Amino acid sequence: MNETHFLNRRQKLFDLMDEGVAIITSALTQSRSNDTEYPYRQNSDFYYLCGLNEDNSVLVLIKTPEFTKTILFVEAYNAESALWNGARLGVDGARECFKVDEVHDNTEYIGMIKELLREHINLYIDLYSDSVSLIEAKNAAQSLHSTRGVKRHIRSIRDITYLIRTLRLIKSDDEIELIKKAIAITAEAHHSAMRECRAGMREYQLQAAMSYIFLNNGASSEAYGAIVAGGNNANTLHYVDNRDTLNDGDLVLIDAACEWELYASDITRTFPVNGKFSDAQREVYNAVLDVQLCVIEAIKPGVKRDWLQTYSEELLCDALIELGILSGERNSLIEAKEHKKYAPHGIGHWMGLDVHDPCPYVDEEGASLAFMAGMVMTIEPGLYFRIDDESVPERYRGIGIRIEDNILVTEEGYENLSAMIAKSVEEIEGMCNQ
Ligand SMILES: [Mn+2]
Repeated sequence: MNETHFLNRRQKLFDLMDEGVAIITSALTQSRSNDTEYPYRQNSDFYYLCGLNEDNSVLVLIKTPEFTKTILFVEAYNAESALWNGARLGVDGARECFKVDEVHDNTEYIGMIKELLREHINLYIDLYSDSVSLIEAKNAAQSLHSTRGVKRHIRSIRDITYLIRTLRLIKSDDEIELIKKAIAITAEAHHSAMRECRAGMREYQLQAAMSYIFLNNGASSEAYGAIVAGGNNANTLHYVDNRDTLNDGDLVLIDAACEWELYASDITRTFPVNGKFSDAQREVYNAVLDVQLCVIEAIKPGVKRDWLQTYSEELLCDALIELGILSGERNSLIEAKEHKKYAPHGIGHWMGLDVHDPCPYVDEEGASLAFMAGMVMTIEPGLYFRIDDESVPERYRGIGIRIEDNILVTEEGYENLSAMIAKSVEEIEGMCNQ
């Protein structure tokens, strides 16, 4: 990504805005304990428009009938802080790096905002953020409102995130390349886990093998907390303890992936700890895999997302009937949500700068969006049979399976961006026994 990409995105955002001032703030640094901090992760909306990876920064977009203007506020370079925490770009550095109209020291922010808001009636912010810079802007707007003699004052405060995330929904070729890079590293990590897994290992040892590959290939971080769930642990959807022993004869479900230049990947594979599926495991695995392949095959421009969700639930319900876990007529089972006990989560989500990209799923009228080329989503059906669930035939109890790939919608249909990762029973057993 270079500064021209970010400039083009801001231009598109201006096109969606009415006249007014938009304020987008950087993420806060998060305290971990005492005086240590979590690794810094930029606010995805801010990064999308600007590319700056520093905290205490604010981006201000101004749109009038005559002109548009972008102002970036950054923390000044400070030699003492540079010694301890590394050099910041500072005002001059940021002016060189980013194609914005003005760069200012962030100490000038509040004074300049107070002046700016006198000239506009619309203020765009993240309505759901508690960022201090946004609270200051709202307070400034409020005090102008109650000041006599001010000709114009803010009459509407609107959500800027909806507009930004509408843009984020369609990925450019450059963004897709970054996602592909994240997936390529993640593929290697999943294959390594399959090859290295042995009965008696701990779940965290597989996580460590994957983290090594993420970091050794230059990925900045995991895209989300890894799930490495042996046996019945797979039936806890957000299992992140990863401390149990992996047992001979069990499956292990791994939902883990890395982030590359802030772009996520999100991959799940489920494979046998000892490298060979049992008959019962293979039956459930192939049932989930068939659903996943059918759902992916249905993806093309124009297909509505809520139709795909319904279709996936029908397929999962059919699979549950086929496995002898549910009995009756499919549509009435779905009506009664019987399938939800074993298939509780949705078929997938948008993916991009956030692993769960917060882009809209419905249009402004609330109707499901239709797929368009450039959208990227996960497809991740799963079936989960708890070990103590007596409604399930004994042979299937304790089996939890999810299979997740990352799919790009193309003009012709779709591209499975993670198609290189072993997925069929034969491919997985082959990889496990390499
Ligand atoms: Mn996912």
